[in-house]
Amino acid sequence: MTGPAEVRCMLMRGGTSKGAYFLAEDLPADPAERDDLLLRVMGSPDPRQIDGLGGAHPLTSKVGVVSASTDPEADVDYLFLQVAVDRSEVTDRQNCGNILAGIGPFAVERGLVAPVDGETSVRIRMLNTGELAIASFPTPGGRVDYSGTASGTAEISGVPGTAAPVVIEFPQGANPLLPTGRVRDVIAGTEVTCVDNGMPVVLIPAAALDVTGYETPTGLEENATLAARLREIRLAAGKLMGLGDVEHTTIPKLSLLAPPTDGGAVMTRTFIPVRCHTSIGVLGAASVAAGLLVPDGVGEGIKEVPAQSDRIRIEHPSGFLDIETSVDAGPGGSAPVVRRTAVVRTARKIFDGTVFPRPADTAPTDTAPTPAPARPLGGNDGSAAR
Ligand code: NQM
Repeated sequence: MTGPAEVRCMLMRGGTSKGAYFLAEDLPADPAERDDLLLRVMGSPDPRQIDGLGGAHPLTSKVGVVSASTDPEADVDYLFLQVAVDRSEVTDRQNCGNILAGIGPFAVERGLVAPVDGETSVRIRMLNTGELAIASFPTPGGRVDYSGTASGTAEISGVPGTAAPVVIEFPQGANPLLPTGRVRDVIAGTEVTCVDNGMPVVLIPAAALDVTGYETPTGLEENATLAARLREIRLAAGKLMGLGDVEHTTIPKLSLLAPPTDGGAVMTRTFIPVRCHTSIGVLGAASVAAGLLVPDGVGEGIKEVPAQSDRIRIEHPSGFLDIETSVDAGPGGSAPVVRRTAVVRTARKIFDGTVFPRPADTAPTDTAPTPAPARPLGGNDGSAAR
């Protein structure tokens, strides 16, 4: 596979992630060719991604692909692709609510959506899940105001300083909130709640895994006993949640729960699924928040959720993430339903230009310590980004 020698690309921070944003028309239409190109753009496989744009962590090895939508309910389509760091793998099995924060501004920058003087709202069809999001952000004078100096600023944990808010609304989700049909399951001897409010997540009391839930992400990543238990739970949970064999996928995520320490609803440590997140994903947090609102979940006895409030503060290793969501008891005792979810993020254009991918005939071999079984590039069968 050769592919183009240069590609138009915008590097953006979306929330607490960083990624390369492309118009679909600037990438090869064939998924295998596209994925091969993206590995060479990001510098994978290589633990340092030294020869590409990737930042040597799953949170900085991400891609957003955007096109005008043919869906009358949406302005643009957004496909999220996770590019593995140390493997030749690209997967569309998971969505990303952080990269999502940059999609509206990118769509305006590339002329897919006409900005309004003041604030622009972009309706985004998220192709990974088929769900809709509406992102609103300041566009004074018809230009994206990333800094917020002209229109007001927001601060999000995990990002230094302030920037203009990107408010993202998620109308009612398409997937069942409780994918196993139960509020609690016992998996590998551990009581968990499996939940999906935009991201499949397994909620686990940290104490059940003999950790406090207040450790540093690196401290938890070094705990081999914990890693083995999480792996066992994740593989079994994937089957119960209808995700099939998740050995080589990045979902479900696993969130360890502990009592809050700073006025929030709960403290979390989230595995995505092997590395421990330095904060928490947007949709991951939306799922944790909704999971806390379901009566009798494993958050009982851990959470401190304010009565009559639909703002749930999820604490994480670098601060907190506020999620607005409400869960209605299903009619006549049927499954609970999420009514709406909203979140504030920020985004920033870092550069716009041309990326020169590593030439195709110089591809390194995979460098991961435990290589995944071989699979053709571009199959997007959900390979794990570690
Ligand atoms: O949950 C990391 C992130 C994410 C995903 C991950 C995300 C989300 O923080 O919406 O944004 O869970 O792999 O970018």
